[in-house]
Parts: sequence; C-alpha cells; structure tokens
Amino acid sequence: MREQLEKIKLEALEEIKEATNSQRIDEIRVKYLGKKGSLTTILRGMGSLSPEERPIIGKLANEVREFIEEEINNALSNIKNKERELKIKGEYIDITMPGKKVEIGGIHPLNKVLDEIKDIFFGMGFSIAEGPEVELDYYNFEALNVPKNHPARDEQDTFYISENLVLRTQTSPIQVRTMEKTKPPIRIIAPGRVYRSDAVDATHSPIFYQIEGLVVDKGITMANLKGTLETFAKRFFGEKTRTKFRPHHFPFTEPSAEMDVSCFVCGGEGCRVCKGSGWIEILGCGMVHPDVLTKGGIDPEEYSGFAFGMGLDRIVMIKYGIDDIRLLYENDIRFLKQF
Ligand code: 2NM
Repeated sequence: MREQLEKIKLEALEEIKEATNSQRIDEIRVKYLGKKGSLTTILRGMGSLSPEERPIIGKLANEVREFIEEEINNALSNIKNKERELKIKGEYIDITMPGKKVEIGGIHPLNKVLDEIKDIFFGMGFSIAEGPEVELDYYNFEALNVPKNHPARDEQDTFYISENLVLRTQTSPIQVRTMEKTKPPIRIIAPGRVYRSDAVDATHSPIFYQIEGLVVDKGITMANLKGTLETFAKRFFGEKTRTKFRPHHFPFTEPSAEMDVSCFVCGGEGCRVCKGSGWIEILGCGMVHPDVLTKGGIDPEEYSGFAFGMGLDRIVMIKYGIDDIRLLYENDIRFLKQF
C-alpha cells in the first residue's frame, strides 16, 4: 500500500505539472481526490490492514492527500494568474493613441445671409410666411397674372408634376395664399427653395433660393416701396449704399422696377465686382397688380401694396465673391468652413 501511495503521489505530481488550464486541474482533482478518486479508493481499503500498520499508512495517506491538494492549489493559482494576464492583454486599450478627429462644419452661407436678411426685415415689422414647394399651377401662375401663353410657363423652365401641379418657380404663390387667408395690413417675407428646369452651369442651378416680400395696406405707394428697399440695402450692404430703380416689367406688378445698389466694393467707381459699372442689380419689385390683389381676395379700390423678389444665391455670391453657384450645393467642408 505504501508503494501504491507513493505511485499515486508521483503520478498526480506529473499530471499537475503538465496541466495548462484550470479545467484540466479540476479533472485531476476529481481523478485523485474525488469520491471515486484513486486516493479515496485506497483509504477505503484500509480496513484490511493490521492494527499496527493502519495508523502508519493512514498518516502517509493523509500526507499524500495534503501534498496533492497543495500542488493542485499552487498549480491552479499559477494557471489562474496566467489566464487573467492573457485576458487583460486581449482587452488592452492604448489610452495614448490620438482620438478620431470629428470635422465640424460651419453655418451654410445661404443660411447665414438668409438670417441677416430676415433680421433686417423683422426690424421693419415683417414676419415670415411659408408655403408648399409642390404648388398648384393656379397659385404659381394663374393668380399671378401669368397668362397661359407666357414664356415663363414653357416646359423648358418649369418642372410639371401633372397638368395642374408644378414645382414652384418662385415664392410668390406663398404671397397669394397669404392674401387669401389674411386681412390687411400684411407685411411678410416669403423665403424658400424654388425650381427651374435650367442646365447647371456657373450661374444656373435647377434648385435655388428666393426671398420675396409683400406689403398690403391702405394707402401704400411707391414711396413705401422705395423707403423699405433702400433701408434694406443700406442695412445689408452698408450705410453708404445708394440705390437706383430702373423701370422693368413683371406680369404681377404695375409699375415694376429693378433695384441696383452702388457697388459695396468700389463705392460706385467701377471695379471687377460691378463689372466697371459701379452698380449691382439685386432685386425686382413693383406695385402689386390690381388683378393679383383681386385674385388674393383683396379689394384694389380699398387697398394697395408693393412686392419684391430677390435671388438669395445671387446675393450670397455677390457678398462673398463666389463665382460658381455649384459651390453652394456641393457641401464641400473645405468651402463651408470659410463662413
Ligand atoms: C419679384 C418682382 C416683383 C412679387 C409679386 C408678388 C405678389 F404675389 F404679391 F404678386 N410676390 N412677389 C414680385 C414682384 C416678385 O421677383 C423678382
């Protein structure tokens, strides 16, 4: 029995040394020390020993058990340490690594200039009106005095969705809708996206932005129009800015005009920005045609009004010296960062 015990001790030691994971150690524990383990089996057989031998073998068996237990515990703690080290290595995060750079854009120049223009008109008591981009032919043309055979109706310029529906080509339909549902006095600006079937080049985009304005009240005259638009020009381009109104024609206003501002770069001397003329054209305007007032449900005998419209893209391009409208729609962060 003594030899058997020595043999078990050596065998167990060998197996423990070779074990490389904690699961294997558990198996070894069961194999030698478990209920059906080899050491337990030997201890059970001690009944057949002589009374003299029994304490000696018993003592030896206990020593072997303690020895195996200790070896197992040592090996297990070594293995556990190694396993933990491996796990930590796998989860290692290099906190000295530089972070990912998040690119932050700027306010789009169209929005920046729109905000400035809105603030100027808010200061004169205007509020904002909005309307649908998919618009009835009636509001886009008919109610604005654009007759059926007018060139602006040509399919080359207008995106037709159906016989009666178009993508609005201007924001004036908003003004007609406002007249329909509001009793004068009316003082609104209508900013928004508009669509025209143009080929894209440096100065044309099929999608662009307009700001139109409308004032309707009793006794509104051309003097109100000039005063309002001159004030706008001075606040936007600088107090030294002069304005000039040239006669023009629009179907929805009578009389109609275009407004030029003195060049904010050269002050009127003539330069590259104003192409030598000293003036820059910035908007169209006029007294709202009596027929348009009537279609908006307003009596032209009682009320009169003026209206104006400008291209936001054009104003942005003039203000920042941008020579290609496409830059406004490409959203290249290197461009947008500059505003
Ligand atoms: C322009 C020029 C002149 C205009 C007219 C109206 C309405 F609805 F009141 F008749 N809204 N906008 C207008 C007038 C627009 O854009 C160049």
